[in-house]
Amino acid sequence: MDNSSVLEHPVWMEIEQESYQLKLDYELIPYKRDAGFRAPDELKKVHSLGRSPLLELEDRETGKKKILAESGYIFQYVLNHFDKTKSLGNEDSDKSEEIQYYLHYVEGSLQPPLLIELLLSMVQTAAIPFPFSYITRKVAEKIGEKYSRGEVKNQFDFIESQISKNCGYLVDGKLSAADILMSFPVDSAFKRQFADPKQYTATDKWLKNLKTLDSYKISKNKAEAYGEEC
Ligand SMILES: N[C@@H](CCC(=O)N[C@@H](CS)C(=O)NCC(=O)O)C(=O)O
Repeated sequence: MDNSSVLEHPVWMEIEQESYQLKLDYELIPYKRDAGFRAPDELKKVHSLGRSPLLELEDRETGKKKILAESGYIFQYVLNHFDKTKSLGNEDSDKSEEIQYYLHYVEGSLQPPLLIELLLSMVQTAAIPFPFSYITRKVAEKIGEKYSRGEVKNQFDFIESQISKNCGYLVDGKLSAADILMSFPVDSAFKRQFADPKQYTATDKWLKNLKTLDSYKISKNKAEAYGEEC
């Protein structure tokens, strides 16, 4: 990526060169959600699906640009092209495959029930006039009860067991891309009370531990500087 495009933010500029997990320079470009909690139309100018995250890459020598979508694919690309020392991957091929598995697992299995819970919570608080609100809330409650709540529990039980048997991380007792990509949905689920950190003590400890990383703090500072709550 082109160094000249890095934004000047003195608060974290001092330490960022040494502290990035992969020692990469990047610029964060925020796209604010609209009143309906959807991505703004401008995001469609970057990628026609208009969803985030997206990764824009530019080759310093040739000027060739690439736009990557899908968080798991973006992470896989970053590992393949920028993690030459495998600091977020693994030298062991079985362990490396486990990391790849989590890059798919996040969007394929964990996010769907969390998204359903989010939509149901929006239905519960939507400004719908009585008596329709009574019906919509009952339907939302039933869907949560019959499917998403149990499925969130299923997923969190799985995550808890994996972290417990891998010495506090998802793969091989050490930090990898799997932990980083998984931290976002797990953190959101705890914050939105879709899962209770007190019931998932290993997962809670894992998340708190990730939050002590300099690289985590730097990205959090960047996002907060743009008005994002982290
Ligand atoms: N499977 C996609 C999901 C992308 C996605 O849904 N992103 C959300 C933000 S986390 C979004 O852009 N939402 C705005 C919208 O749907 O309008 C990925 O992993 O990147």
